[in-house]
Amino acid sequence: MTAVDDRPALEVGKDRRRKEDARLITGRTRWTDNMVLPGMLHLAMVRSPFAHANIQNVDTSAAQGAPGVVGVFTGKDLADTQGVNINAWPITADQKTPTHLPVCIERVACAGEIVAVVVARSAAQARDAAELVDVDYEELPAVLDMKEAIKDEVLAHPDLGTNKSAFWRLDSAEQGSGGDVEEAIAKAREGGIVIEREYRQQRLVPAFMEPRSTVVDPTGDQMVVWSATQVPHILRFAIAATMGIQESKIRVVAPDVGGGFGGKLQTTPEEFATIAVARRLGKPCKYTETRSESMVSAHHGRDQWQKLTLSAEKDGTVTGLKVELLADLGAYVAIVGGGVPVLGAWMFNAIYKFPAYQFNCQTVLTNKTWVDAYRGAGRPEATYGIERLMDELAAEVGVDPIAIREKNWITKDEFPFTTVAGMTYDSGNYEAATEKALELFGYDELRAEQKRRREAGDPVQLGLGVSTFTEMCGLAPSRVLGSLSYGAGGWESASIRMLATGTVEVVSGATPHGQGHETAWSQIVADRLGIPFENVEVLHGDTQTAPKGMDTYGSRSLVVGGEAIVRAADKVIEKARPIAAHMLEASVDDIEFSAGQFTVRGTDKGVGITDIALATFAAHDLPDGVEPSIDADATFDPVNFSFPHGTHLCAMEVDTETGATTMRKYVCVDDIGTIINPLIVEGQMHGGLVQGIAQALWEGAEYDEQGTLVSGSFVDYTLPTAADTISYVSEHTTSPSTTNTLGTKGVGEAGTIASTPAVVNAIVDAVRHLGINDIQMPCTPERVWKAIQSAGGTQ
Ligand code: MCN
Repeated sequence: MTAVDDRPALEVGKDRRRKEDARLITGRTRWTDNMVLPGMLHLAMVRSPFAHANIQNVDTSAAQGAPGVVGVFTGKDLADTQGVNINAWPITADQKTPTHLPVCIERVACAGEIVAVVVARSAAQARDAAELVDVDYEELPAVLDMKEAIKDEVLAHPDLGTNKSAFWRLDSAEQGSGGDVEEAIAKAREGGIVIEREYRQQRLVPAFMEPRSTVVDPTGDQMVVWSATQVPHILRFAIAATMGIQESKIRVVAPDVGGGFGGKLQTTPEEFATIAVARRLGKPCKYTETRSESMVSAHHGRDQWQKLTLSAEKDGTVTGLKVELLADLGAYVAIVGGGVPVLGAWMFNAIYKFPAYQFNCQTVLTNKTWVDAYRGAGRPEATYGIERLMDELAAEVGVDPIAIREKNWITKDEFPFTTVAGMTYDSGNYEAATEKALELFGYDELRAEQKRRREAGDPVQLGLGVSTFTEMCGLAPSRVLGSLSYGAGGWESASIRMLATGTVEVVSGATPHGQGHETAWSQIVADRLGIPFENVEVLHGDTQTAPKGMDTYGSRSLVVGGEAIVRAADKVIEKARPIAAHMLEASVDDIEFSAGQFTVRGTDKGVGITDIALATFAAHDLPDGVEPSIDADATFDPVNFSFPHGTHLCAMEVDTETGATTMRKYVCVDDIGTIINPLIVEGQMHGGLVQGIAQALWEGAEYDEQGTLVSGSFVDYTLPTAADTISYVSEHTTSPSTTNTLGTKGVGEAGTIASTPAVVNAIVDAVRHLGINDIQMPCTPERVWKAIQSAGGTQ
């Protein structure tokens, strides 16, 4: 028996290096594209160059005869077996959802859609032969601009009769959570302040590092699908639901996945097409996209117009907010689809006490790549809108942007606080985060420098940007999801198995693709069960070993999946307790558990949980009626979201003669509750910040008038590298969440959600004295320069 005092130090809060990194960065892992199976065939996709066209004929004869080709399949060939893409979150009962076939049969609705699949002995042969497929297209008028789409003059899907997919509204007066927004605005027009702005959230490409890849082996009793996906469990469900394959006959594996950022939260045409072809041929098949294919055919993010009206009293106290969104879904309603912009309904009001609020969202279909989640999904868009507006209000009132926020935010004594949108924020302390951020940033000194430069007429002006954001993550309470639509649930599952020799297997339904779960989950379990970190093995991403799960997105894995692990660990302890009592010859009521030891209250008698695992394995002397196992499963469905918040401050230098912008300083203080692994959190923050900053400064998916994605490679789509970024200062304050026992809040999207408005606010702040109050993102030097010129230049 282990000595009672031989206890490990606490793991939670330690800067543990990621367990998984050794295999990831030394090439000792197996990415989907590295899979080689006996007799495996390779697929290449023939994709439409047109945004909208009827498919009149597909001549595959030349491709059929090409070297190495085993078969060429059109949509017609696969009609009965290819399934159909799913939309998991229809936002209204009458939402218009076009049928999304993996391989098109009659018509393509955006460039990049698959028209035929070529199968050959090598990937190169398949690609060469794909060039020989001759498709006869009849080009149709395409609608590419969402403001045109809303007019219904040109239809993205003529059979639907309209481009309008769904309209969704939340009104505080109607739902009883606040006053009438129209009244608030009318009153402010008489004697207060009304700020009206229109902001554009440009389209972005998720740009994960590993392109999407799928390998299907149909030869066994159970079909195995390996895919570079964020959602193996949802994929298995979708295959079963739409392809007529029994769910128990499908095993989906997400091996190590090289990033997703929401872009792999999708069941894709490529996955369905590969399955359909592999089953038809009875042979293992692989499809890996090229980067160019990925840019045009993996879903895009953002893409909305925001018409915002904020009303306030003359002193800057907010009285109302009306949001009118127009969101481009692209050619199809994706898996979360229209639900992404709708998440903004609970986020536009942010940390502020608006007495009246209304959110309206119209989603439209166009002939462009479909749109879905991209890091933050719905929340960066909303945060951008409200944080830009608060700066405009500050300018109108003539006070510092920090002061206008202080005047209107929920104070630390008001938690839990139910917002005008009807969401209850459990905890937070905006004062503490802001105070710390201002100090780290040197706010007052930088404001003084700004003043000096302005007075001196310096061509390089300094601007300071602030973003005091919150977000809702930890998707999501199933009941809340259910009350919004008929979509999926939001629970997560975990199992813990104590092995005989003292090590532990943890099975998680969450599916990491870069977030370091194996390390963080090991830290949680090590503390809970009082065993060494190194003795915990985390299994995930395979429906055979981890049969139940809702996967990873929406910064949910820790607050939902981590809590499921805690609950499973607690069950393990409870299962072990009577065995401990039996071994220690004491009553169960007298047994206490701490740091891996069961002890008899008031004595120094104890037994370690690992000794109990061995005794249970042997099962020679267990109490009557106790099963020989201390394994446990738990499924956790959260009662609320988690609400990380923080204050981000950015200093930008703007050369008013050239429009060039340079980031001088970036400080963020985030409150994500209890931190499991500070090193992982730092990485998540930095990665997230770069993505949010990139939206403000560089990235944008642009189409030409024919509907061709002109920013279809990294030559034209400016993805930043480390050389383009500065060193960020990232610190924390802590107000533990009350919705999970660890007190944690998610971090995976915080940096992205918060940073975009901080950067644009800083740029606008640098040139506001020239009469500029907005610059459309990305704020490239050309756009900044043009804004300065249209405002009359620097003189
Ligand atoms: N963590 C922690 N303490 C906290 C909060 C989180 O130690 N208080 C740790 C967690 O244990 C976990 C990591 O931080 O190891 C992220 O946790 P969480 O916030 O729960 O987010 P998820 O694991 O659910 O990851 C999803 C999130 C999203 S939505 C996107 S998009 C995103 C992101 O994670 N995509 C990523 N981070 C990414 N990181 C990488 N490398 N690649 C992606 O594609």
